[in-house]
Amino acid sequence: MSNITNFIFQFGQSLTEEQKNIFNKYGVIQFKNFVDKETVKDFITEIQNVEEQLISSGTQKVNGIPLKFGVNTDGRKFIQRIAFTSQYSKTLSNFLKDKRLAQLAELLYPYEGRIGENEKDGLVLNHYVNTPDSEYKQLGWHTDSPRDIFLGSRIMPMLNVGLHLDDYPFEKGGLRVLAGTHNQGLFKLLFRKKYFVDNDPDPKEIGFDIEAGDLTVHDGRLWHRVQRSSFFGDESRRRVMYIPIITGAYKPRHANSPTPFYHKLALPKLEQYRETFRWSNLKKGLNLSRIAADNDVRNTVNQ
Ligand SMILES: O=C(O)CCC(=O)C(=O)O
Ligand SMILES: [Fe+2]
Repeated sequence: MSNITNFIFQFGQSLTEEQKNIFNKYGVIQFKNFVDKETVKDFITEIQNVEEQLISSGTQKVNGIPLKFGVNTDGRKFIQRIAFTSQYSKTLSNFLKDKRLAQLAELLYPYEGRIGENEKDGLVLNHYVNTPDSEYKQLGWHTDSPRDIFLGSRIMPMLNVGLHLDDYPFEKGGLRVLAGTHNQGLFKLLFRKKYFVDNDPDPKEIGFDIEAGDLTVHDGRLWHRVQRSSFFGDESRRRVMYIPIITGAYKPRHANSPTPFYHKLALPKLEQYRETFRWSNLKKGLNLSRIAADNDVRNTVNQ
């Protein structure tokens, strides 16, 4: 276990060759103070407004993506995962138009990437607290790619760009990654670890010393997890917004979009199919609807 201090940069006018090389090799990179502390405060206020609006209107899903509710440290209901957050906030929507974010798409070269404001899950807010009633204290090992397979597409390169809104030094918990695993074959991508059920630290994992305002970028094929905080209650609070930078055909979601399988299906059930998956199927793209039909429909990413 170690932290990633060797790969921390400031974002200048544009990406440097060194930054691109580091990202290509490790599949992850960190930029310090991508936004200043005032902006972090503004974003937190915006998120609180969005959350109030969604709770008071009784919203359960945004564009077919379920909100994830929990009980906050003050005993009140709150939302621990919001999809398409920018749809409810001009400030956040404007942030997605920041030219520096668009430049990060160069990390996908030779593919052409775009900010997925209205695609996949859009701008996602993750809000973790370590309390008995929290639905979201940690997140088991996974890559972000099988979602493509569940949607019936081939895995396309993508970036997940995290804007961190709370200080999270390495010792406290937070994001852990297996650097370099974005270049693995498809078999390892699916089966290196048990999706979402495996929370065990890996001897080769690396973590981050995060300050509010820092940005991390990871390749969607990289194995990663979120380590539960070593603190409890308010001290454990971790808010991070994820921006997808994606490639491939434009597939916007809208109010009537259906809920995708990966939000319903017990992903750990992938394990049962470990032996039966065949390379020929994997290459064509899997039809997992049969598996979904076989299983209880429940939300899987709760840990
Ligand atoms: O909270 C994080 O930093 C990671 C979240 C994540 O990996 C996910 O939502 O897919
Ligand atoms: Fe992820």
